[in-house]
Amino acid sequence: MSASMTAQRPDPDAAAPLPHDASASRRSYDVDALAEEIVEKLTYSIGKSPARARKYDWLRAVTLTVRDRIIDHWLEAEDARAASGGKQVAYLSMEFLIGRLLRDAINNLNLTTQVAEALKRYNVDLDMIELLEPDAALGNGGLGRLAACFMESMASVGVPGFGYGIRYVHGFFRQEIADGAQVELPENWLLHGNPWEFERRERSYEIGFGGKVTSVVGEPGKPPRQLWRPAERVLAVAYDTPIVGWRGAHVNTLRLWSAQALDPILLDAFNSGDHIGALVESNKAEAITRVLYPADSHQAGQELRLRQEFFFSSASLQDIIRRHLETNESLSNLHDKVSIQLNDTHPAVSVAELMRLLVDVHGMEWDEAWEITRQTFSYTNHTLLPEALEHWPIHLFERLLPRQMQIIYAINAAVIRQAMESKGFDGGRIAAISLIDENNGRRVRMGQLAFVGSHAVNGVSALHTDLMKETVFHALHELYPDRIQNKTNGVTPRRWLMEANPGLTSLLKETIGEGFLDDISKIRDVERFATDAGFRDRFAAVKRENKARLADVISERLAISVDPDALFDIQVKRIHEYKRQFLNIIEAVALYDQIRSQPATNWTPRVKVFAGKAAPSYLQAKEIIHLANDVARVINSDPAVRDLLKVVFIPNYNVSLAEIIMPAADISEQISTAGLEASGTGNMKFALNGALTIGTLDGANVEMRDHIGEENIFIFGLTASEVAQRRREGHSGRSVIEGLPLLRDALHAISSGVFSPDEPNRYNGLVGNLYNNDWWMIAADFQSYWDTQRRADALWADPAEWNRKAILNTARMSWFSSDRSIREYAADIWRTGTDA
Ligand code: 26W
Repeated sequence: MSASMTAQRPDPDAAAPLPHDASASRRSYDVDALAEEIVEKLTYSIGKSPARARKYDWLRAVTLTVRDRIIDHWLEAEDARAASGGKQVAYLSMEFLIGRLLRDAINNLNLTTQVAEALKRYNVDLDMIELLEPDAALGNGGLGRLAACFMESMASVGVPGFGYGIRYVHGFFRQEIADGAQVELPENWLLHGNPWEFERRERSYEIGFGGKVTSVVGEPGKPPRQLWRPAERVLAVAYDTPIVGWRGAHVNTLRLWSAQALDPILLDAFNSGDHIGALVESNKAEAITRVLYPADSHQAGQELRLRQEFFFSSASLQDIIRRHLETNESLSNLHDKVSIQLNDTHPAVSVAELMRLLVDVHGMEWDEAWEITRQTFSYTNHTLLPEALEHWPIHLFERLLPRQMQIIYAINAAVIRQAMESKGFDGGRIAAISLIDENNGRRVRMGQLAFVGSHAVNGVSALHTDLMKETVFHALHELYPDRIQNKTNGVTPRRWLMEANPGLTSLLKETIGEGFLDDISKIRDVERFATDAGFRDRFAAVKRENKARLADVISERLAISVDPDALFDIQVKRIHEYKRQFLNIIEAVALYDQIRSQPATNWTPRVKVFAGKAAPSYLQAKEIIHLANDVARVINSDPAVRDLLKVVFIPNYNVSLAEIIMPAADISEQISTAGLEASGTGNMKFALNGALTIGTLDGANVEMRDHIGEENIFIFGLTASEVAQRRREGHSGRSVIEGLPLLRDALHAISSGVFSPDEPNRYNGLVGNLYNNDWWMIAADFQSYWDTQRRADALWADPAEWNRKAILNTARMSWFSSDRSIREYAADIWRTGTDA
């Protein structure tokens, strides 16, 4: 009977931790001390003299030096947390799209100038060193990046907590473009090791898979106990990364699990010469945390994905219980001490696993366990796309997680009984709330499990939350009318303004003082400078500098030269049909047509920038990438265009590239089919950095319009209810297309091979789809989109007015800080205090 199957007991001989007197050992922040320590690290941690040190050695030495200062705060925070006995948050997410950490850590410790100076003494350039750090790309897109912003904001506003996830050896694949098409290559962020993490071997747990459940007769009058005997066991080992908040106020922990075999090598197999066999078990175990699944809208549905989900969920719950029992008598107050946030359905199996741990392992009564479970969990939904809602085949679930499947059946029976008795639910509504989807081969619906197992369920924008109540969770909303609430997303102003746009940050500091650094709502003070010509010019100069920096990156990576004085029109995000990169490309083709056919017109010079990855198995998305590159090749080399239009697809979009792109946009493309983008967060980053948004009334665009003012944002297209209605009525693009020559001709150019002379029919499917069933309303929204782009052209001709609106965007985006989101979660869902 291994550890994870029985209650964890606090380790008696662990000496009570001595209070950490940070002030005693706190490292100093002055340049001399930093310079000395960097060489100290180089010498004694890396074994190199400054003369022999290579660039990666300097990166490691600086990182270790900065890390020491974080550790001071970390240990202090650890003691404060333990002493306060307060409530903590556990944020469970399969993804944390962190990016680089050095600049963020240095900025949050206000060490930027000192570290730069210290390094200069050895002729080492901090900016160059920072570029060497690999992105921790442990996520796909919006959901993963939101988790990273939330971790930084929790540490900045003082919400004590842990992030729990998986330490993938290979994060999000590296994208290369070969002959216009996406090619996926393994990502290898651990190549030079990861100086930010600490292996915590003492924090490791056994995770079971498969096997059988036997019921053991319990005490008289008590139901028999269920005993799960897994057929397989792997070890989950913790790796901790400190997440430091603004001004080092707080440091939280990101605990990522790595899978290891209990027996690294089967010696008897090895000794009998079966060298491969000897390693099968450890290879199988380590495979669990080897690679991130690159799908972000289609459920891969593979067994390994379910193993990953259960592996990190069970390890996290066992760790939460162990930490709880270190300072609490029993688990009966677990929900008073920890709030567990489920980042989408990916960790939803946790609901069943916590029930197993409370009932089977810690001997709690079912009803008490269920109440504690529900009070402890809360669930965030990030998508309404049917194909992205997770539902696991029961045959797979039962084989891999037999006890958890039993518990899910029991939960389902109780919920259905309650629905029938308390709400008179029957037939259709029972089917709608059931955790079991009886159709298409009987599946477990993870959204329903997360919903019934939580005390709070939230969407990520006001529109999305309303649509959750009206569509996917309609019946459950009827059964539990006060469970769904809204928590509109946000982004951290440290990484996405201060660190990504130091030019704008120092202009703001000079103009409105530094108050906004501690309280972003003070950025509103810049509003009164929107009509100040001097300030407008300086604002525009900062934007131009950022555009020139992006132009350098484009020329370096693609050998394409773009004019920083042109209008930079940017769409960067995962490639997906509902995000409608195709609509943007069609507009580019139509504009190209017009520029060629009306050379006399005073066209606004534009640079259309695209970037984003497609899930490897998502062929339509990969075609869209191919089309973008094909269109770019033709337009950029056509002299008739006279540089009035350039199209660029920048490969390998990731957090670090986003930090260069977001400050360099004039127009931010947020053009999803209304009702389908849950929130968006790129939209917020662009607007905060002074870009004007062209977008549909979708996701958080709606609330951005409310905060920024509708005269300062370009809204176009069908609304979510109009889209739903058109879809209900059945809508083909044919009639619309034939009525719009601009659209018809652009589509004809694409489908007839103008941009793919080597394969003229390459885009027949893509265009044909539009004619037959304009599912994403591209044809339906084209004219409105075109007209709105032309309105933007007209405004661009009036720089003073453009910059006035751009300044108002920056001034009015403070509400979209992830600090505000986190404060709302803390107050309304987690019921934990915040400091600031
Ligand atoms: C099962 C495969 C899978 C993996 C990831 C399905 C769905 C996902 C994510 C939920 C997709 C995602 O990243 N959604 C995005 O989440 C952001 C943060 O809330 C929102 O801003 C975006 O609108 C939403 O698309």
